[in-house]
Amino acid sequence: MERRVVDGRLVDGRRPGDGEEFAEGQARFEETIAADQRVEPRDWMPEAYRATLVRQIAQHAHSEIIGMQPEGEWITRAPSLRRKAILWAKVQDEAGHGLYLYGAAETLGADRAELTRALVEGRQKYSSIFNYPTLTFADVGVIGWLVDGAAICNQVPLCRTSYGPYARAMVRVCKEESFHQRQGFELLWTMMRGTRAQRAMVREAVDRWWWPTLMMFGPPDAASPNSARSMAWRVKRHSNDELRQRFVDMTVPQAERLGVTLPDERLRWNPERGHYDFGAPDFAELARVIAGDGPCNAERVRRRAAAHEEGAWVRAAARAHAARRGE
Ligand code: BYC
Repeated sequence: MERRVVDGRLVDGRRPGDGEEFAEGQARFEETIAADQRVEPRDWMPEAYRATLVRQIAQHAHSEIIGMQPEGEWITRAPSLRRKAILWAKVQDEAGHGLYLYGAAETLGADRAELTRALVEGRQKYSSIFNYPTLTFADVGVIGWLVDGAAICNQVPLCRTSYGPYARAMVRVCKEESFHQRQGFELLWTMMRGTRAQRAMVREAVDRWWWPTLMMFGPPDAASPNSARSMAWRVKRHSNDELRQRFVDMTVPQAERLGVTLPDERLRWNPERGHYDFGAPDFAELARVIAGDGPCNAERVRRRAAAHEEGAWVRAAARAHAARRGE
């Protein structure tokens, strides 16, 4: 019998107790991946594939929910009713994205209450980018333009990720992210055509957010422990560095149009590569922020935990309502 490595273990196509069913499931799973088709919740899948997806989807969901905080802080301070309405709608979209993603994690057998516990107890991660403060209203525009721009680069390929419910959730998320990115650009465009003080505010915000945005794509490929397996399973379709490059190539012409200088002296077009060369982000800073030592980590998690506790009565009321309807 053929012996090969599955889930990091040497196996002979059988698992005690599962017999032929296991080998059949395994073969079907591998065929589905090789044919670039979607794995669905009812299908057999290796436990490590399931665990990888729960890890990534939960982190992604947590990022959307924690990501409501930095911009949410500006809803009451937005400079006009129009800006307030736009920002309010955007932050609500992010709540929706979190909900689709928690729903996708549930199709893998994850329990949503447990995922929230894992987040507030620091057992699961969320994107490093949301641990930086929003100091001025220009940050709202820069988050839309750069952070949502980076999110689009990362998430458009996830519309073709191998797990069906995650891929389908991403289609709607990406449509909304495109709108978010445009609103950020439009806000900055307006400010760049405003007063000298507004232009200075935009430039200062771009300087602060540029490098943390590049870090969103994760560690460099050589230091990315999950990439090889996630790419073999087509959970990830491109490496961290490929997507970082794609983002830089997409953003530089937009910065030129906007009239802002990106804070990287090494940034220049390389005609031989057909891409922009750029400097390396401070990956030691990324590691510190991921480990919990960023400027706002403690505050973000504390507020998330408080919001969850304050919402206990809503969950209790929903459960009582469902029980009365016999659901
Ligand atoms: N921040 O082996 P690697 C949004 C972790 S929300 C924190 O390369 P992988 C928005 C990584 O998890 C968009 N942690 O991992 C919302 C791993 O740790 P574990 C959020 C990071 O999974 C509101 C370890 O480092 N997007 O756009 O192959 C308002 C080693 O990394 C980060 C997603 O979640 C980071 N930046 O690749 C506005 C996209 N980078 O789990 C906007 C979905 C790495 O082994 N996720 N880590 O303990 C992904 O595409 C991938 O998970 C990543 C990382 C590219 C992020």
